[in-house]
Amino acid sequence: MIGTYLRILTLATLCLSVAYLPSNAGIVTSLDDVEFWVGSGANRTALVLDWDGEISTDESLVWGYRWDGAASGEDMFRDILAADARLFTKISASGPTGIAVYGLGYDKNDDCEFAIDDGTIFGMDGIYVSSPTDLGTSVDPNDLYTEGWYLGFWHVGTAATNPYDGGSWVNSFLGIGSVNLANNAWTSLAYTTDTFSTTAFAENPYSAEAPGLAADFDTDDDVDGADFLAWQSGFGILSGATRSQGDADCNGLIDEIDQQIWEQSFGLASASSGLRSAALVVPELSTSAYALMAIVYFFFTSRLTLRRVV
Ligand SMILES: [Ca+2]
Ligand SMILES: [Ca+2]
Ligand SMILES: [Ca+2]
Ligand SMILES: [Ca+2]
Repeated sequence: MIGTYLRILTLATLCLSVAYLPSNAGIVTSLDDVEFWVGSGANRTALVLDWDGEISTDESLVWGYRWDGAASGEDMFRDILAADARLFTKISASGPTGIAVYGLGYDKNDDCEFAIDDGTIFGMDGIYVSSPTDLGTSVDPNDLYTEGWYLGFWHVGTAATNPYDGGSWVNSFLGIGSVNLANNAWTSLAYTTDTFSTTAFAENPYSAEAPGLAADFDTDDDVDGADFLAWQSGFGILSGATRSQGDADCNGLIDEIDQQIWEQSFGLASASSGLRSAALVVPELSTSAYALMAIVYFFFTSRLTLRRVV
């Protein structure tokens, strides 16, 4: 039982140390507004994706990227793809100037369900290497997907300083692989059906939502014992699992990895839930509730151990 008590202590520590999460990704007016950061290092830059570069009223999405030394736009692009399970792309194989981006998709409703109508099977990093392609669409109408090469394209732009506060976008002329990242610079990918456009740039930027509530299986804007029970019910599903069944990492199966994500985010709450902070909310659970959760957890992790052995 010592292990169980250590687990309780770990959970209690998590309750007291977790960060307060915003409910919705907010408007971006500077790098300081970006909520989803990838990489580490002294330099900062941003990638902005705009699924309709011909209108300014739709929202574009922003990811931040940190690095040291030299890095290309393609380095940033691939690292962000790998870090955000909601993001998908069709790209060319690498050429002399790096990759061409043919298609970009985003699981906008964050239900772990993303597909396009040509049956493309994306890799675990969200990438599919393709020949030039046009007209693919998202199967889920609530997600984002646009692709093109002959009938439209993802135009690459760069800005040396914040384009939403005095800086200016300029045409990159080449693909994202040719972009050399610079501290405080920005990179835009904006889809346009004007295949000769050099002026389509990302507008109306909002931050991509940072991961954190991936284990909120019952979608009530927190990660708590109810979410654990949802995972427990779904445990063992080997394919086609949904987030509501306990698939935190959106890989279609429900296993210990999803439980670990739940554990790491236990106690998180979003502002929209009406909970002021995880540190205030979770300790309000009674001692008996903690004990019950710990008992359930102990027996179930024991069961997991047995499954591994046999
Ligand atoms: Ca737009
Ligand atoms: Ca979806
Ligand atoms: Ca929840
Ligand atoms: Ca999973």
